[in-house]
Amino acid sequence: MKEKHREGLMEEKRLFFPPTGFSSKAVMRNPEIHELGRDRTKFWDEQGKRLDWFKPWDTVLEWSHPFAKWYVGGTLNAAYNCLDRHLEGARRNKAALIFEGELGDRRVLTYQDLYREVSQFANVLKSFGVEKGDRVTIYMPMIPEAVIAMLACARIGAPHCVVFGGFSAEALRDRVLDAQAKVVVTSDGSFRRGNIIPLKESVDQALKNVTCVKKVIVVQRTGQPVDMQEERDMWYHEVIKNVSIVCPAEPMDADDMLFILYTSGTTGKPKGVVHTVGGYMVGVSTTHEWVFDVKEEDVYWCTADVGWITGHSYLVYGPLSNGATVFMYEGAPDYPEKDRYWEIIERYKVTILYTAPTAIRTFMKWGESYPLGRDLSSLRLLGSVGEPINPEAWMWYYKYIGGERCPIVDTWWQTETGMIMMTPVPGITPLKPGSCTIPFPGVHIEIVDHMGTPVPKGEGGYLVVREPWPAMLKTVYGDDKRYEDTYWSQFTGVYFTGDEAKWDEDGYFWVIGRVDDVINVSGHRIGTAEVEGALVDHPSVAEAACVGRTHEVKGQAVFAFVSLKEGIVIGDELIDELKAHVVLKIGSLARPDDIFLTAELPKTRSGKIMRRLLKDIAEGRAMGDTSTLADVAVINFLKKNIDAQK
Ligand code: 6R9
Repeated sequence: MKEKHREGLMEEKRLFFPPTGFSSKAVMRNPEIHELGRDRTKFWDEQGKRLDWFKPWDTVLEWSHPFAKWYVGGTLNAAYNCLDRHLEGARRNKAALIFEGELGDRRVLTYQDLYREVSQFANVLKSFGVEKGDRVTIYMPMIPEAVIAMLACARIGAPHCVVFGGFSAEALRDRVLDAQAKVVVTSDGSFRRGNIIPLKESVDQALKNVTCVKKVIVVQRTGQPVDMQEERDMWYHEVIKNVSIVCPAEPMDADDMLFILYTSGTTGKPKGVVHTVGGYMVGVSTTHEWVFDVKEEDVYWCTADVGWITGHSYLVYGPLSNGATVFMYEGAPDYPEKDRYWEIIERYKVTILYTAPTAIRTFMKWGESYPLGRDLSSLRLLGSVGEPINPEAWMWYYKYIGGERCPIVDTWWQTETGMIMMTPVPGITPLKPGSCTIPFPGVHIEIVDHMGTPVPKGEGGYLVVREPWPAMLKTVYGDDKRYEDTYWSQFTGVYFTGDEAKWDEDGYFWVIGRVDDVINVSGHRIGTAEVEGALVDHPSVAEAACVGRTHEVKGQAVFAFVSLKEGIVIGDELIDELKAHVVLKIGSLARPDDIFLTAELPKTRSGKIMRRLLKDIAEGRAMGDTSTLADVAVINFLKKNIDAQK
């Protein structure tokens, strides 16, 4: 995968047309739709009407570069749009969430059920003093209460900050502090491959000496004993008892904050990406319906965790605003057997599956006998997100999961974009394996050179967004300057994605990957600076430099070069200890695959670590220009030793 492979990508000539019968029934089948999207304000003005507003907007967009306000003057509520408005007709008793736990426990919540539980929990939050604008951190497994907590926050206008349950106590603490959360919602633990991950224990560690958090609400999931701090900690099942099911949805300005979601950037400090109610909801609702071709009878499964943006936009807000039936699974794909996903699809007759290339490559490795052993004929559409999908994985997904009858929507987007930005519209767009095809209607994407000038078809460069789009981030929480610097300062007037891409003669886009210091491990963004910070925090480490290297299954893996302090004895235990230290500081998702201990790191004469050369070494390829190095012997030593290990 990646770089070397993706170089030749545009030579991929296979073209797949929407299957017979698909286009004629597709929700969006107007071949003019991309053309109509060129009048962006008119297009998004029209799409705004798909939501229920308490008060309609006056102006669709106010653009004061780089700050946008969408649907100005309008008021609405995200939870109302996901729940209340479905209760009038036949959807009321339709399944909103079908849940299956790792141990096989099952729950179905209809729209009426979900409405009731959300309203009750919203009242609980209110009774604990949570008011409009107060932040609530959610650190939960993939269980219905995670969705309930998110929607309860949205209902009362308290922005939620979901922190992925795989993050460590320290990472959680940083995020709680940055958001100054008033309440934390968590569970005793979560099930993973038959083990219990002790979430409450991490919360206890994270909250040591943290004063902003007044209450911790704990869902009982695994049942193992946990410490409950008096006054602060409450059991969910106790506080929810006898609470009123009536909780009016708070009218929110379109520009009010819906949530903060932390993501990795080029510095060690994670960025709190802020999304607002109006634009975000219009963006995710429109894209969800058209990209996934969602119909009333579909069973839609997005495998992403709610701790990531994909979980927010395409497990919660997009599908529920469209009144879809969402399937939610708590556990691992290989527990108890490697056909768990296929068993689920067979059991629930899932019709739409949205997952990540890293998962697909894992399934490929396990072999096709697992999917072939199950009836997957209910599937009619497949999706991919998180990183570039290599044509080989695309073809496998198409053949063995989709039975050569399901279009694949390869969707390119980011935490910051909030909504899918480049994608096929499945009833219209012919597919090319490995390409996310073309921008969604109403979205204006370009590839520019280092001067910011758009490059002609057939060439590559930096991926930028030329015009504001409704689900765009509003800012970085508490740091407008960082928002401007990170996204709007590289090229005049446009949003810089951090990605590199090419477009071919047909105008199809081929995303290559990040050009900044972000490593994409299994579709999860990890900042090199964060991992380096964690390594340097270890008492034996003097300096550290991390790069991403190509990995067959994960897309990329973390490769760390570490120099030790004077007098430290080198040994294999130390490497394990350093890896464990990264897990402790950030979480297992950031664990380096390789750590190479070295006396020195290669630096320029001005003392900058030359990551570009380290990357060449990690990839096992020829080194680029070494002329600016202070001491070329350092890099030659590294190259020789690492090549020898391979
Ligand atoms: C939704 C999500 C964003 C980064 C993005 C890019 C990579 C995501 C992709 C893709 C190629 C796709 N990325 N989808 N690259 N093709 N279909 O993943 O958000 O976690 O913020 O990551 O992921 O590099 O810049 P996020």
